[in-house]
Amino acid sequence: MSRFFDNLRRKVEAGERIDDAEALGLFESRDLLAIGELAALANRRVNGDRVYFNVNRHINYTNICVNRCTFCAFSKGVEDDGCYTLALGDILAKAAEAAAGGATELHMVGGLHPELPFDFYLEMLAAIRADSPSLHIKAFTAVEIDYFAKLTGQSIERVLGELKEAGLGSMPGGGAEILGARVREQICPEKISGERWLEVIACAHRSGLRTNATMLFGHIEAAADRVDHLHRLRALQDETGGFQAFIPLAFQPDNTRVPGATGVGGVDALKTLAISRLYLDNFRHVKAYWIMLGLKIAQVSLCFGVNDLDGTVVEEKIGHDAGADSPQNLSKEDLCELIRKAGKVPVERDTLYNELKTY
Ligand code: V47
Ligand code: SF4
Repeated sequence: MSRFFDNLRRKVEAGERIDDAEALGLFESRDLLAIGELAALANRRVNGDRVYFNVNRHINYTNICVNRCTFCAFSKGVEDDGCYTLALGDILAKAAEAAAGGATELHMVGGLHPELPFDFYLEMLAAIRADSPSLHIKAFTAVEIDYFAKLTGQSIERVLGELKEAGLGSMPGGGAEILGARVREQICPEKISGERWLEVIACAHRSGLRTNATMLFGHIEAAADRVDHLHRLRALQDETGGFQAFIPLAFQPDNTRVPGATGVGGVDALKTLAISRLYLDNFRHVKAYWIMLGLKIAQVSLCFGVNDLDGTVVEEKIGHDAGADSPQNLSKEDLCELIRKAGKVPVERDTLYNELKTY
């Protein structure tokens, strides 16, 4: 093996950090198996053969959004065909159905609606908590939290405080896209800046909320933009320790307005997941979101440093509106089978990674 990989192996074995130039070198390398082997080693050191999944349900309460990110096929304007906002009764019915089916988590995000008041979200949380108290509510991206702060004229701290009080348990990692300004200006010019995303997340961590982090990859970004994104996340995690999982989201190009984008190939997906594992030494969990990756790549990624397969999901709009060809729904048995057939041990977790059952 080359000196480059020998040196990286020595670092992984010694628990030393890889630097930005090395991460870039990995993105430029064609040796997918060498990268995967190192990432598998790094993962095995912290997670052994155990692979997590959870039983969850996604609810997207509205697709109406004042931002029109070019990569998003989900969002609509208030006048557009196909726009919707779920009534509270429908949301509660979906939540109750999830709880009855053994779900432990609701994952709830939506567009930035121009008319819904902040109270809508507070009432939604409180009503779910009253109706289905067994569900952990993981909801709202940092982008939505910033929007609520602008809507109400309140600080981020205050908005988070009120949401927590109403029943918010943790936050997902969406809205990060690529944090660097050059890419953001092209694919989501109206969205909050990368710096603001990090500020809101830091505030959530300080207020005791755990969050995830994502990276949308495979559109117009260069490898250096990915490394810069990972760099900023690792630095914030050093400060707060509040991130649970990192989730690289493979871009789905259908019905979007990203010129020339063709979607993410299997090699790039596996490489990106593996490099994330190697670079983000302070993130315990790297999640393969099978909705965007497809089941086969998500399964193979378990041998490339990934230790989490997300959940049962049930109903998914963001990836499927953009052409994702995965199913929308997996059973617990499907997830266990995928994990077992990769030679790993399936472990059902709750949102905060407490282990519920080993299969
Ligand atoms: O923020 C939008 C992305 C995100 C597309 O934290 C797209 O556990 C691919 O964040 N192709 C929402 N991706 C999804 C998300 C998520 C999913 C699963 C688990 C967790 C978690 C978080 O989806 C958005 C955006 O980055 N997205 N359009 C698209 N065409
Ligand atoms: Fe709106 Fe989020 Fe879609 Fe951007 S990614 S248009 S903020 S729903």
